[in-house]
Amino acid sequence: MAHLDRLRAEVGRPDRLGKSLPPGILHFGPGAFHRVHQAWFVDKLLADDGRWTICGVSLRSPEVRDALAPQDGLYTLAILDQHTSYEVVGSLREILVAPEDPENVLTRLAAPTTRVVTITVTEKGYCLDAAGELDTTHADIQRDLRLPHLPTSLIGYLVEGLRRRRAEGTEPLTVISCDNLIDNGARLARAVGQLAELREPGLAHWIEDHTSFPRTMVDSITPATTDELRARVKSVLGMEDRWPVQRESFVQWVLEDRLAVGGPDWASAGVTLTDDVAGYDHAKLRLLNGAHSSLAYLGLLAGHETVAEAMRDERLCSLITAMMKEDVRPTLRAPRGLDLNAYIDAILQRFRNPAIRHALAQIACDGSQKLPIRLLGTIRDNLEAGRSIERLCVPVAGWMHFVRRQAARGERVTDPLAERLFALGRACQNRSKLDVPAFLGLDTVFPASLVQNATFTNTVAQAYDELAVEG
Ligand code: CS2
Repeated sequence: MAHLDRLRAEVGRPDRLGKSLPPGILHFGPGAFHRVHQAWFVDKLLADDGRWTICGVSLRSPEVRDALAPQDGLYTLAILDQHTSYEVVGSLREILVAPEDPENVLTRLAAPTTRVVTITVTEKGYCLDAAGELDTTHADIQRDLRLPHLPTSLIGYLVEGLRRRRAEGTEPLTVISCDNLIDNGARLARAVGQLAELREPGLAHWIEDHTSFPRTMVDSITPATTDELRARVKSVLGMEDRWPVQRESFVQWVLEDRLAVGGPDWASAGVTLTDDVAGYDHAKLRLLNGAHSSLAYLGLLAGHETVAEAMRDERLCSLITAMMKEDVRPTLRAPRGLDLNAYIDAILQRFRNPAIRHALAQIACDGSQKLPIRLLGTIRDNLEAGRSIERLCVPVAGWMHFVRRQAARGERVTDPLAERLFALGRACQNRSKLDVPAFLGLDTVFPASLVQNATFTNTVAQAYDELAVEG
């Protein structure tokens, strides 16, 4: 905190610091996206209301805590676009590492001063199966059922924390998923209810009556922190920041207007409150994220490293643009006031941002979790409508080749199914006849309705062989 007065005038800083009230917000997963997005919005709230500081909870690693604790949780946000700016964000006041002190996390969850929980644990952190239900065979869920008072998973912590709130008669809580899942609030609520039902009778019903799980859409392109960013921030600040973060200037948070009483005035911080999040989250996940994953696999296969570089590849850019406008857009219902063509053009422009080095390898992670949300739902809808799925199947085949090629190089992809994908990739022959059925056998990725659809399997196979030829 002491260094803030040494900051150069052009560097933004929190309006309000000093001894604050107990954190009103508990956040699971204080990674880069949380810090460029929700924590940035909350920092705006703090100017008028000191209750809304954040206590972060890392469910796995102490790295973020170890980096930020020595700097009082402060960090630099670099906004890289046509104009570059830097600001120090002060809303994240402390970070707990759950495996080190689970009881402290549960105490915070149950505290009357905690009114909001926000979450960015990525798709895999919800322990869901292919149908979007709680995967009760998941190792973490199995452990939570054995040791419910010492949780491991996000769902386990939420259920135990809500159980304690019921026992202590604490005020209702708003639990906000900020992850890229379709209908994230309902999926989270269902998973929590399913585990609560297995814990003790009546708990699920109480949670349903005393907890709000609003649906959200979150958006801002956030490349991982690099040493180059650290060096750049150090030269601007004149001091070291152990873990600065970066994003584009575009930032959007759409929040379902279904919140427990006593929470922050989100709208005053620029959050969009609406009853129509469905239109926003389908559009964003299928258009932006579907195009992102397509660029990632096809761009890497073509030898590109960043999104902006892949967008300069005319053939790839044309495929992605046509896919978004001709194949994805017809599956969407635009929310009130959103022009989908303009939205698509804006996304493509954001992808071209020369100030952002967004690594395709970063987006390529966790494909087994992302494909169903970003591409397979769109394919299913187009099949049902009798529309072409040819372009949409190219990135699906691209993912298969990406897995195959990494395995051939002796490398595992970053994915919850890494071991299974590695073995599958090693057995690939670079021919659809053998390879594609092996991938389609991944039942947590490809639903039976697609695997049994000859149009889908044949179109993927054809795309796979065409990409194989390109090598
Ligand atoms: C990206 C997203 O890494 C990825 O999977 O597609 O993180 C993307 O940058 C954000 O959803 C943009 O809002």
